[in-house]
Amino acid sequence: HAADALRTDLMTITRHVLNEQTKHAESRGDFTILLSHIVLGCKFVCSAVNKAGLAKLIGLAGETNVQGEEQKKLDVLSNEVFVKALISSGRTCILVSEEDEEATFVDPALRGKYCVVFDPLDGSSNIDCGVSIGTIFGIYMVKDKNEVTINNVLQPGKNMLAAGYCMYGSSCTLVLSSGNGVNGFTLDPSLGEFILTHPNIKIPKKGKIYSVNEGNAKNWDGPTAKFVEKCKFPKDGSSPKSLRYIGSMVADVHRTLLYGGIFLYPADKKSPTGKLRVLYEVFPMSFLMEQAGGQAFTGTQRALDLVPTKIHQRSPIFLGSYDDVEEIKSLYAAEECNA
Ligand code: P6P
Repeated sequence: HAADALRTDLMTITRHVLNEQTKHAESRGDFTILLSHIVLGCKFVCSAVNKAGLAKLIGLAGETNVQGEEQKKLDVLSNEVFVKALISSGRTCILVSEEDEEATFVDPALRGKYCVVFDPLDGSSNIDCGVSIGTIFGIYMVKDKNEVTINNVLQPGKNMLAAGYCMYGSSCTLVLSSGNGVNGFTLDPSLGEFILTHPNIKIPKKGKIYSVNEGNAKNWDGPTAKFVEKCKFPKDGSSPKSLRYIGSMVADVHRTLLYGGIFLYPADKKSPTGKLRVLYEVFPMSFLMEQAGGQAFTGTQRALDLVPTKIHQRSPIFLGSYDDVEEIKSLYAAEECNA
């Protein structure tokens, strides 16, 4: 009967969020409505990404397709879909997207109490070769709905109410936390529903994988170089770690979350503040890692404590298994002491 129960008691993402939200007496369903619009955006992007190769959606913006229509690159299209879905939810007041230089301030008539920061299609340079890509998002409560300024989103990551990503790969997987642990949902295309497939994800305390772009090795600072050296030539007689680097953050983070290990995008001489963006890459992934029992560090502080001053600001990031991040933290602390 267990199998039957599974088949008939489908835990969809909407049901799961509603269950969680009913624990908050004051919740009037606004978060669930907001989330349902994010989920709609993910379903659209999933479908567009899967068709991209056929529909020539991967063409460069400005070219025309066989019907002579203006072609949009997938990331431009995805951004438009998410912006429109979020505004039409009537639950947002400020949007920050990787694709838009300026923040979007929602018209007062449609304004809600949430600020959403997102990368609509992270890793989009990998589309043409079929590597998994994804949408990354974070949700803040606006500080003052009437005095809506950019300061409303320049909040430390620890203020996020929820964060998640949707990975468009062999299957479409949405991983989400609203502060009570991490859950993974897989899109069942026949139902058009995200079904709970990875309840209460916990990252292994220590991993056997490190994930970094070794091509930047000549630019690394001391602690990062020392850490990677230890991964490859451990002094304690343990076996070396494996290197896995996909170059698409959502894919590298998803593997780290499920298998354990550490993902690093350090600062280096070429990019002194690292490459990844604080609001819509570093914060959401750090939020998820902490909720799954791991941790996230910038080289100087806990990632979620960082207070951003610009919406597209970058930061170095080391995130993953608790013990692995602890190791690199001690190497940076030692460097601090010797400085
Ligand atoms: P590099 C993709 O372009 C991206 O923004 C992230 O998804 C990914 O983790 C990173 O950049 C890869 O950067 O410099 O290693 O190619």
